Amino acid sequence: MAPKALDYDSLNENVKKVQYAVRGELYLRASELQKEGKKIIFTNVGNPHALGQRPLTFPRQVVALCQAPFLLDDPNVGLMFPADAIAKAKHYLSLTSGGLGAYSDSRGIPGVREEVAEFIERRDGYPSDPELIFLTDGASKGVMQILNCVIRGEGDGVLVPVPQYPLYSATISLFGGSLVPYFLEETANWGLDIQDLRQSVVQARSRGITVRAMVIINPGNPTGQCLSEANLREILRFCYQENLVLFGDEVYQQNIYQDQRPFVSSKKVLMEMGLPFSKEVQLVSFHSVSKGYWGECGQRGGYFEMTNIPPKSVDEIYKIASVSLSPNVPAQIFMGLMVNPLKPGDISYEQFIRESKGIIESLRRRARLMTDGFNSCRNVVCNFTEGAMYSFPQIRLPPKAIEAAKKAGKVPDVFYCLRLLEATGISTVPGSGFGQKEGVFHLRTTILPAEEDMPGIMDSFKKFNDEFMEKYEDHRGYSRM
Ligand code: DCS
Repeated sequence: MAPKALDYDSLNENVKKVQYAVRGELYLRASELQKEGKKIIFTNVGNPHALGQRPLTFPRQVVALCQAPFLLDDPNVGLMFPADAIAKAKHYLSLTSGGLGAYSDSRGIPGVREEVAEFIERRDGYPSDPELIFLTDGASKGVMQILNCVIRGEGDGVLVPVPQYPLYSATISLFGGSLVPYFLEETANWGLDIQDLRQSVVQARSRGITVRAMVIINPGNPTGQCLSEANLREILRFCYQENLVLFGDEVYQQNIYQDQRPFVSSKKVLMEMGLPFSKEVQLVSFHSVSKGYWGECGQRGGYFEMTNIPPKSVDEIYKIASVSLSPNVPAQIFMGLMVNPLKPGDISYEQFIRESKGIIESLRRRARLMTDGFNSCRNVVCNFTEGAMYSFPQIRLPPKAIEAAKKAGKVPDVFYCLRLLEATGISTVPGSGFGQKEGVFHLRTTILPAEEDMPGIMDSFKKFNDEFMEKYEDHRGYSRM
């Protein structure tokens, strides 16, 4: 009989090509070990609530009331909910067409898109048009929608940083495009060199690829760097010269752990550059409720803002969004609350600030604890996590460890991470899942485990690592930096 469409051999080859290490071999093994009763510390996904981060009270109160509007009619509602949460819930319900159970416009609720536009204006000091903002089910869906519009076939290339968050490599594979890598420089704190970027484009063109877009992740995942304004200007000028649309993945814009390089948006820098750049460079910026001190990953809320995209293309993007009918409506409320937070004088303001500051300040301390912890280990070097949620230490593997990995049929960093998992229960993602230079090895952990658990986790990492190195070191040299 002829193969059926969903038989493995007849599946779309692009689906089979997709790789997504964040939930790959290490995660699967960790889940197995957990089922066997071993205590696992899941640091493979930037999923703060799964590691004990508590939700902010006010937004949950508002969404709870929106989900259960009959509570608003209860005479005792004021005993359970503060007046500002009640007022906000009524406000958001009035923006919907039938509450949270009704589809919204496929671009999202107009009133929430206005709140997003006002947020962007306040943040950047330049106008933002709600008609060019689409709400999405997490930033992931927005990235996928836009990549889908850009990639016409394997001749179309997208510049992606290496290391990168594998949403990009996976989606480019899925849509049958070509990933054009550009390397971030570890010894320059994961900075980006425009000459290298240019070289990547030249090489791709010599292979017949039309490079159409460039991705930046700022702050970086997995690398944790914050791009300077000067660097962003160079990138935008490069996009102008090479006629590339820029994807600014800015989901970690609230996660900043140093003061020298605050977050600056691509949109702001583009507007500051003036003509011709500000009117010519096409930019799509992404944001999410999954990160920052919100960490509301499970709610699946995001948006993208389009700059310099012609109206007819925006209409096509709208049409495609319409095929999915509506982004998740409760998540749109979270987005509204995130971009239009409480103000001084509001009843719940003090509590909101206490909770949100507490989370960010603790993350800042955890970023330091992790970096210092890794740097105290044998054959491990680690740049400081300036932003985002990850630490990405380089593990300098001795040749004997690399040989042992080969014998076991594993990529060397997968081998190391599996050993780490078995010995300590710490579930990480090998650097190979994000891309790295040939012969250089890393792992990624989140900085999200509870602060009080962090010293214990770093001690157990150090103990494992130093014993591993002791076992395999023979002083002939290491994988290189
Ligand atoms: N962009 C980047 C750079 C991300 O790291 C993530 C999630 C997303 C987009 C998508 O987020 P949402 O769809 O939830 O808005 N980061 C994953 C990661 O590396 N660990 O956890 C999730």
